[in-house]
Amino acid sequence: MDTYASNLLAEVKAKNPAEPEFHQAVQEVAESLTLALDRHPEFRKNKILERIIEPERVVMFRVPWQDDAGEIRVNRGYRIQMNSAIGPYKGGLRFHSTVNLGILKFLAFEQVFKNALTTLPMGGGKGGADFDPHGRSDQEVMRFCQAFMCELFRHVGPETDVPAGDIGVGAREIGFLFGMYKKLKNEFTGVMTGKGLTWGGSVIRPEATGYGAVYFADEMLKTRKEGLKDKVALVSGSGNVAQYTVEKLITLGAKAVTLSDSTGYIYDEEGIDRDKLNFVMELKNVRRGRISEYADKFKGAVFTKIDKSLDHNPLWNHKAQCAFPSATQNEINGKDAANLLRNGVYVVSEGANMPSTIDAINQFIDAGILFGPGKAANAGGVATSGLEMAQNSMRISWTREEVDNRLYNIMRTIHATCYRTAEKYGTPGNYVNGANIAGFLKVANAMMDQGIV
Ligand code: NDP
Ligand code: 2IT
Repeated sequence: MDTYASNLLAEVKAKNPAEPEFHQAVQEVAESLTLALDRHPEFRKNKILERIIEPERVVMFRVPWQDDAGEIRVNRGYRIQMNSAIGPYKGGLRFHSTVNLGILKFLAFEQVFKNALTTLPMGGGKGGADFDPHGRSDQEVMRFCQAFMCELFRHVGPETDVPAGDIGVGAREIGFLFGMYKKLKNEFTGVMTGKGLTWGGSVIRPEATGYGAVYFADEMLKTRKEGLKDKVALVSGSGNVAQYTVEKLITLGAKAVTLSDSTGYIYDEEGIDRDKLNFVMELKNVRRGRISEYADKFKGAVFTKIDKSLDHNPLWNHKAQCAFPSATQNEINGKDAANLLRNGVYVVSEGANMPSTIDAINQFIDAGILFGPGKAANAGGVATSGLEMAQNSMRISWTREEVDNRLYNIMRTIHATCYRTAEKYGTPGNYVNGANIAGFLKVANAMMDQGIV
């Protein structure tokens, strides 16, 4: 890291203590930008990066609600409006017990670069609450979502800020949130994406992040004249992103052998086929059960309970060629990266946001493997949200084929942009630099045009 980047990081740490995930995300970008800022001194002079790391606005609010037993609960809600240089704020909402300001700031920061890469006009934002939907009834989730929207509605809108899902926020929650927004505003607008298909949603949005991560892996493999057929893949998570990653892997002839949740992971050497995937979807999306049930149901599959005393995650310690981390941040540490490389993994496509630590990323880059960072590899979700916004504005709906083609072409374009940018800035094959620099340049140029605001 050059002096400029290390001074900047020191300032970020001093000014935003207790936000380690935000520091990590900024460090990764600042390291990549060292290459670009030397060639574009105007961005340094105009303090573009210093402005990007400061959210345009942060809203933090009380979310009081009543559980089924009548007890009053108080959660904390947030919306980080990070950057609107190239379009309205856009990004998901996360409901998880670990949610805090630093985690949402890292997610909003990454979103700015990711959205810039999609080719669509979307700024970056993120929000959520420290609410844990696990074990809550549908009625409780509805009351929580309504209470959350009772404050959020003042700060969002189809031309201002368009939230969507993330961990703990799927079709059910989007429905409850949208319903309350519509009631409060007395307007039917595309204020959220991930909506139901009969009320403004887009086909392929549920599938988009997982499909996109697989398309991105396929594009990376094509640079070596290879494809996904017959490859073995390790997938983590078992939610939205993991499910559709597995589905697209099956379609392309690859074999996914793992899935996980916060209780542990399953390993199925024979591979997760369509029937088994349908079981997972019903288990996770309807019954909201635990992934251990997979091993009860399918002989030959083994469940391993999470062991927090370990310094590594055994999920990443199986023979494979590909890895699709699709659960959460920092789920691949340095030890895990070493295990992956030792087991033959040479394609990592990040479905989750920042699933690899900086140590892990450095090992992947040093080993020269195909490493697709989340900002690029998982951009298919928000890109298809952008397509949902476009359809809402035009008051029409495209077919599955139309949306999937657009998603595929966007992923190919993102790949090509990252590839070419990495080459242009002297680090061929380094998609981390490619994604960070290309995303930054688009936003930075827009900020220069718009003056000091
Ligand atoms: P879901 O809530 O649908 O699924 C999350 C999965 O990850 C669940 O299996 C969950 O387990 C597991 N998980 C979550 N937190 C932890 C944790 N701390 N430790 C272990 N397991 C955990 O979320 P998504 O699939 O939507 O999101 C997964 C990742 O993909 C996130 O990083 C998200 O930011 C990213 N992402 C999502 C996009 C989208 O369109 N949805 C777009 C781009 C990125 P359990 O069931 O036990 O909670
Ligand atoms: O991290 C992400 O890109 C998302 N959770 C999707 C955001 C969106 O607006 O679709």
